[in-house]
This record gives sequence, structure tokens and C-alpha cells, in this order.
Amino acid sequence: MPDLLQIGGITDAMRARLAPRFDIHVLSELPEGWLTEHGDKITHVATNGHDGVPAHVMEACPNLKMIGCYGVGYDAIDTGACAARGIPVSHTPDVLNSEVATTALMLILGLFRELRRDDAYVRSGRWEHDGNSALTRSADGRKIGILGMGRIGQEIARKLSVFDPEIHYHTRSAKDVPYTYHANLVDMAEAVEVLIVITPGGAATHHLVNEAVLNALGPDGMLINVARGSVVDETALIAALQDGRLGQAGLDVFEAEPHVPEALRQLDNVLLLPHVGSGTHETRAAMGSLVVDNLLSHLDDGKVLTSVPETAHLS
Ligand code: NAP
Ligand code: 8YV
Repeated sequence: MPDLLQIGGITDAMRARLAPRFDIHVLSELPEGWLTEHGDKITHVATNGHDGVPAHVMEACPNLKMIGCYGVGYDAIDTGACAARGIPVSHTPDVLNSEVATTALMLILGLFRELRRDDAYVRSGRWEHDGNSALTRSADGRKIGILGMGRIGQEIARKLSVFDPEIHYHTRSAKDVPYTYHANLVDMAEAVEVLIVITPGGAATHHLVNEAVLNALGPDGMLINVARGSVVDETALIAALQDGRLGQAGLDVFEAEPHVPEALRQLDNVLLLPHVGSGTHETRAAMGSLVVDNLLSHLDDGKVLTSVPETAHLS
């Protein structure tokens, strides 16, 4: 049987389909030196968007033929190096659009309607002693800017539509969508009340959301990040939230996750999630299934079903 290297966790359902077809080697359980000695056996890798494939693993596996990534974001994988070596990389587009969009909406609604504060109000018993909780802001009819109008960005816009928003977006090139395009991100941040970040991570989007963008969003503005922590300058974000230059933030992703700076965790004007944008049983099952479909399709007839664009020409 061919040998597959597993980086990070896989679900039981994935293992049940992979085990009859591959000898599975779990990177974190390998004895010291195993990869150096036996890396030439590895033909396939199953990894995820967080762990990627470290350079030393790529080097230790000279006969690697394909990488399957559990996640649509693949910034942790050097796809340039993979393309140069003729190694196709699959990812999991589309099957998680709806879930990640729901996560973005959940953060927006939770912040406008002060879900954390009011839950704490009831639990503390203050409702009974101090009377009704303070009023909140409506989520209806807001001006919303979406940074990234791809698969997930478009689904966020669709799901938001029941709240009658005015939708703006910024991408490098305008899309065929019925929303207001801004070629400049600071201009868009000035025009909206909520800025949702849903671009890929990596060098091209590093710190796109900087101090100037946060200042433009303003004291009543809200930043939502369901993309990658690297897209937002977290130090500038914390400073803006601390001194009131930015109103609120809802974050599913962080620059050095799972580490979340203490200063951010201390703030009341933030809603923080542990990178669970796609984290439901249903969506993770669909993602896992697509990873296995890709690996088995490549094994059976060399075809990758959902390749990343950089390696699409290879299968
Ligand atoms: P996609 O379909 O490729 O869309 C990406 C969008 O970002 C495109 O509209 C693209 O437009 C825009 N973009 C790319 N680079 C840009 C730049 N430098 N400046 C401005 N806009 C830029 O990707 P997707 O499937 O929607 O996924 C987006 C990302 O969401 C993933 O890569 C992943 O990092 C993240 N994600 C997070 C979670 C989570 O759990 N929180 C779950 C799934 C995905 P242009 O090319 O025209 O610029
Ligand atoms: C997952 C994600 O949490 O798809 C992505 O890009 O960030 C999430 O869906 C992650 O990739 C699973 O490891």
C-alpha cells in the first residue's frame, strides 16, 4: 500500500476511508529520525490549513506526489514550491461557505445586540435587582464593507441580505456582483459601519487592515475578522479598541493563534472565538469527505478534484 503522512488530526470518518488504501503515518507520533530514514516512502500528505507542510517535511519526502489540505485556506503550504516539484495540492472550497458566513453573522449580531453583556447581566442576578439592561444598537439597515468578495464573501453578503444592509466591497479587481466596489480599502472603511475581513492569508494580504483602515472605520465602527489573523495588524487593532478610535471587534482568528494577547482578552468591546468559522459537525464532515475524495481520486487516476489555483495545471 502507498504511504500517507498525516499532519495534524483527521476525523474518524476520514481515517475509516483512508486506512484501507494507505499505510498512515502520523507525524506527531513518529519516532525520532523516522522521516529522515523512511521519508522516501511517503507519496501523499493529509494536512490542514493551520499545520500546512513544514519545509523540513517537504525536503524529507522526495517522492511526494500529492497534498490534501483540510481547509480552504492554504497559506501554511508553500504552493510555489509544490508547483515547482510537480506536487498538486487540494483544498476544500465551497463546502464551508455557508458555515463561515454564519460565523460572521453571529459575530455581527452578537456585537450589535451585546450578547455577552446581556447574558452576563442575567447570570449575575442584576436583572432582578437593578432592572432592565441598557439598550443596544440594531443590526438592521447597516452599511457593511466586505474585504474579499470570493466564495465566502458572496455568501456572507447573501446571508446578510435579510437585514437590509447597504453592501460595499474591496478586492483587487471588481466582481460581477450588485454591491458598491471600492478600489481603495481606506475609502471603503470610511463609507461603512462594519468591515468584514474574508480574504486569504499570506504575504499578499499581510496587515491589509492597518491603523489607517481602523481609524477610517471609526469610534462607532465594527471590525469582523473570519479570514486569517495575519490580515489585521493586531497591535494597531488593540490600541484602536483600547482608546476608542474603533468601536468593536468580532474575531475568529488571531495573529499567533491559539495565543490571544491578554490585552485583547481584557477588552469588553470584543467578541472572541477560537477559529471555529467552519467548526460544526456537519461542515467538518463535508470538508473531511472532500479531502479523502481528493486523495483517493489522485491515487486511483491521478486526478485532483479541487486543486488550489497554483497547482491546477498539474492534474
Ligand atoms: P476566495 O473565493 O479565493 O476569495 C478570496 C477573495 O479575496 C477574492 O474576492 C479576492 O479578490 C480577494 N483578495 C485576495 N487577495 C486580496 C488582496 N490582496 N486585497 C484585496 N482582496 C483580495 O476564497 P474563499 O473561499 O472566500 O476563502 C477566503 C479565506 O477565508 C480563506 O483563504 C481562508 O483564509 C479564510 N477562511 C477562514 C475560515 C475560518 O475558520 N475562520 C474558514 C474558511 C476560510 P481579488 O483576487 O480580486 O483581490
Ligand atoms: C479550518 C479554515 O479551521 O478552511 C479554512 O481555511 O480556516 C477552517 O475551515 C481549518 O482550515 C481546519 O484546519
